[in-house]
This record gives sequence, structure tokens and C-alpha cells, in this order.
Amino acid sequence: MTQPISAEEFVAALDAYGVRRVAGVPCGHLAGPWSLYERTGRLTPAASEGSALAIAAGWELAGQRAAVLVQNSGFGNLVNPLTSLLLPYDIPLLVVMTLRGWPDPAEDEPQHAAMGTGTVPMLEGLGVRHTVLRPGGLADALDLAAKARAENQPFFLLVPRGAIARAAEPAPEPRPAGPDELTRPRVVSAVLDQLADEDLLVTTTGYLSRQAHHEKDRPGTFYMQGSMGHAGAIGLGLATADPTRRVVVLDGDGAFLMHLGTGSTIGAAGTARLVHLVVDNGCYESTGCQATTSGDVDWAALGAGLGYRATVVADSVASLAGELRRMLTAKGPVLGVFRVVPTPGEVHPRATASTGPLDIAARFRGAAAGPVQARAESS
Ligand SMILES: Cc1ncc(C[n+]2csc(CCOP(=O)(O)OP(=O)(O)O)c2C)c(N)n1
Repeated sequence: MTQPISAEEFVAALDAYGVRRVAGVPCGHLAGPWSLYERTGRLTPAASEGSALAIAAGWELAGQRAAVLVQNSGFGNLVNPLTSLLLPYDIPLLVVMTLRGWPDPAEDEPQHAAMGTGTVPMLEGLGVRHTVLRPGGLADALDLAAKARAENQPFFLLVPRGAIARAAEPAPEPRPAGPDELTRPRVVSAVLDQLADEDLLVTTTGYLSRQAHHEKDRPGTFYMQGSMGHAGAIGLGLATADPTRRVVVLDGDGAFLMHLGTGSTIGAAGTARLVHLVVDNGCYESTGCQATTSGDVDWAALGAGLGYRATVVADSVASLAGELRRMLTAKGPVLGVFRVVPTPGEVHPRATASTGPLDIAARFRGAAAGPVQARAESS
């Protein structure tokens, strides 16, 4: 196998190209450069790939050369500012985008298949210049980027899996959780304990879906492995389709913030039996625990501001069962937030490793069509 480019070499090459600042949403395959930019204070973690592109466009408009780091699952999120901002306004930008589901979609998870095959044809269809990073090919790729820049055109540097190594000095491991501190496994296990069989559960992409599958696989759980940030919207669809059924959404802080606007749609809809739970570990744990911006979020104020009828924040094992009961029984929509310590060492197989997406959807449809024993709500 060919040696990957070291993270240090990659960042040095982008420095030589003139990149001063970087914005993005993390991908495990870019963890090395991401941590180097973070350590040197040159990284802005964006809520979504589209905002990363727009932030970087702002830097470019201010005369600072910028790059964006993203994964191709977020390509859909950035197509709008790519086509309606960068292209018409002639704003050049280097977009470093990892290729999941490529070259062989069968070798990656199912949610990456269509984008894996579609990324290059879509860029071609949009007339956006791009190249795939080949071993030893970084200098040539950056020459192409420079040519695009000379014509004020954006350029996509597509990075296959394993092409860039992790940083030589790895990020420090999070400290172990204390006995009274919440963790993903403790929260997910408590949630599954308190759910009734008839409740529907939607779990967000990444480790939370894996954890829910590990704790208790059930037909009424929709393991949403892709579509990051949309678990709340699916939950809203379910809760409005059948207002008598309790619908619980298990979200991550990064995913919740990615499509924060959905919270306002939920608040406005006022669905009484929708319970939106956020496991806030302060990071994108599933891609290497890169910091999100949740540390600056006041969840209680946010929930109220978005129109959730109740917001409950839990942060200790001692209060977990009681706070969770409040979240599950208050008149909704409810926003329930758990402040947890990351536990990147505890990782379980994906739901789709044993049950394919079609089976997950079919089982879930069956559960959603089952009878509901409506229970009285507290207010
Ligand atoms: C649109 C999109 N962008 C990026 C990714 C890559 N990705 C997968 S999981 C994940 C982190 C999710 O973070 P969070 O919601 O905070 O949950 P955690 O991993 O911390 O449990 C990311 C960035 C993705 N799947 N989709």
C-alpha cells in the first residue's frame, strides 16, 4: 500500500499555497489536518458544510485565502452556496472534500453509496473544477487549484480514504467519566429502559445509532445512519402523522446545530408528544471528537426561544432517571439535553452491519402502524 501524506506535509503544502484560514465540518479521514488547524487557531468549525463555504467566501471577499474541509456526505449541504454564491460572484476557494463510498460503494456503508458514485459526475455537471488526490500528486493538484484561482474559480480537491494520515501528535484522549457523570452509554441505556414498546425512536447518525442498537434493537427504532441533522425533522413528520403516539428523537449536539432551524419548525408545530433529546458531548465524537460549538449554547434559553414547550437539562447520573421521566411525560414538544463526557473508546457495530436499511425501514413502518394506547400527559 502507498504511504499516506502526513497531516503536517498536507498542511504545509496548503500553507505554501497561501491558505490562511479553514472552515469545515469534520470527517475522520481529515482528522490529522483538522487537529493541526485547530491547534494553531486557524479553524472555524461550521454548523454545516454550506455555512463553511459561505464563511470561507467571506474570508476570500476580505482578501484572505481560505480552504474548506468537508466530507462528501455534506456535498448536498454546500451545493447551494457553491452554485449561487461562489460561481456567480467569481469567488475562488479551495474545497478539500473526502470521498466516502468511492471508488467502490459496496466497500463503504450504504448511506454513502449514491454520493460515492455521484460526487465526480455532479461536479462535472456543475462545471466545477476538481481532481482526485493521488499518491505523490499533491503538488500537481495544487497547481490545478492555482489555475482555477487565477480565473476566480473554486476548486475541489477530492481526498480518498487513507490518503492523508493522522497528525503525528494525536489529540489528547478525553478524561474518563466520573461515577456521577453522564456518558452516551449511560444515557442511551436509560432512554431505552424508559421507552414503551409502542414509542417510536429516531436515532441520529454516528455513535448514537450504534449505541441504541447495541443497548436494545427494536423494530420501532429508526436508525438514521446518514442525513445528519435531520433526525428531528423525521420525528416531527412522525409526530404530526399520528399525534397520539409518543415519538422520541435521539440527537447529537453537532447534528442538532447543523439544522438548528428545524427546532423552530418543531416549536411552531407544537406537537405535544414529540420528545427531542440531545446528547451533548461537546464534540463530533463519531469522527474523532473534534469540538462543536455547543459549549457556547445555553440550551434552556435555546429550547424556550425556539418554542419547545419544556426544556430539561440533565447532567448527573443521580438525576438521570427522574429528569428523563420528566422529559418523556411533559407536554411537548420537549427539548431534553444531557451533558455527557465523551467516551470514544466505547464503539459498537452499526445497525446496518446486521440489518439492512430496507429491513430497518420495513420493520419501522410496521411499528408505526401498530396500535397506540394513548396515555395522559402531565402539563
Ligand atoms: C452532512 C454530513 N456532514 C458530515 C458527516 C460526517 N459525520 C458523521 S457523524 C458526525 C458527527 C456527529 O456529531 P454529533 O451529532 O455531535 O454526534 P456524536 O458523534 O458526537 O455522537 C459527522 C461530522 C455526515 N455524516 N454528514
